[in-house]
Amino acid sequence: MRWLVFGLLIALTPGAASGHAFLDHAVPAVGATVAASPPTLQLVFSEPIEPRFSGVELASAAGGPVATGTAALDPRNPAALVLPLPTLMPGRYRVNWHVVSADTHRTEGSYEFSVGR
Ligand SMILES: [Cu+2]
Repeated sequence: MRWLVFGLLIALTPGAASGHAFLDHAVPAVGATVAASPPTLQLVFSEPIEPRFSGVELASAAGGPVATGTAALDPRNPAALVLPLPTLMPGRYRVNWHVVSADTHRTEGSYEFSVGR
């Protein structure tokens, strides 16, 4: 009986099926070219995320990994991750992200931005 009630709660909870966290916007913006190396990347998602099961990796245009700090939840926004960056040389970069939203659904994606020129 307990399991039946639990199943019904899942089935009837509004938004349970639609509560996936997608990238809403980023700073620097998706596809942007910034003049100087930004101190951090901020990724803002469509809903709060679970930082323990979420992460952001940076790669050069050639595909090699770029060492960064560890992505952490933005203390002012539970739907945002902040990734501390080293000084980036001019060039194109790819950001690969994966997050788990509060409803335990996993989503992932990637985008590019450029530094300089
Ligand atoms: Cu979901």
